[in-house]
Amino acid sequence: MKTYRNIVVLTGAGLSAESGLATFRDKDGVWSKYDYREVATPEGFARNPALVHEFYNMRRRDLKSVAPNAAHLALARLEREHEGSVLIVTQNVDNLHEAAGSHNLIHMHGELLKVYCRHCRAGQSWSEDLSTDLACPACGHKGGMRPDIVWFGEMPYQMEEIADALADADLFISVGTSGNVYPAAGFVAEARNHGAHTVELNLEPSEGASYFHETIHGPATSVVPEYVARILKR
Ligand code: BV8
Repeated sequence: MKTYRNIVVLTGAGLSAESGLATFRDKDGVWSKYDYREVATPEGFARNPALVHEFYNMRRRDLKSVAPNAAHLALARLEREHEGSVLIVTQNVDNLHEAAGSHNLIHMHGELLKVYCRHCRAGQSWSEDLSTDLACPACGHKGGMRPDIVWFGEMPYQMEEIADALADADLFISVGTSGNVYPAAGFVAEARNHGAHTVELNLEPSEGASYFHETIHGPATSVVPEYVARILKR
């Protein structure tokens, strides 16, 4: 049985769905209620910062009433028990991977519980509401505080570290993502080109399903613990 050394796991909104957080492109998803151009772009924020603050304030408040699910916990177990390296690259901006005990984690699209000042760039952890008239705790400027979220058209975080990890991976697992958003949606091809075995664990085939060597469909809380158990048994 092949054993793997370096595992990279890409996660998306489908991983947190069973914790009660809405996905983006499913029926009744976030983008069926909001126009992403108004709430998840720098232009939208410039046009109507109060609307964008309300959009993220609502999602930040939601974090107070959700918990990690069996899939988050299985990925934390994989990091603890796998002999080689396990890196989670998440598109999610919730804190459920941390709450489940994962440490080796990159939030490529930012985090709901972080904000920064557009004037001095100072970042803060932030769990309450944000508003336009809030003064930056670091520089005192008003009106510059924004969610530390990567909006459309903005550079995702830690792209170099991610590229290095994809080059070294011999197993790439994608969990709960529709494969619509780049550059994340291109990671499976990058990993595959470097010789990794690629696996999709998702409720249904994603846009990129044909790129994967293996696709296992079902809810994350059943397919992820099962797959992790398979890897750890090797
Ligand atoms: C970039 C904010 C350059 C955070 C998000 C024109 C102008 C500028 C850029 C572009 C352009 N045209 C295209 C682009 C690129 C653009 C892009 O990809 N657009 C798409 C829509 C075509 N990308 C960007 O702009 C990115 N930046 O390109 O900068 C660059 C590029 C490379 C290097 C340097 C610079 C920035 C992208 C990040 C944007 N921010 N959101 C927030 O508010 O949350 S994206 C948004 O979609 C979320 O972050 C989310 O993480 C992400 C991906 O969505 P998914 O996680 O996949 O969720 P989705 O609902 O789609 O799917 C859920 C899946 O789960 C489904 O498959 C479902 O079946 C499954 N599921 C459901 N339930 C379960 C389940 N699976 C298992 N179990 C279940 N129970």
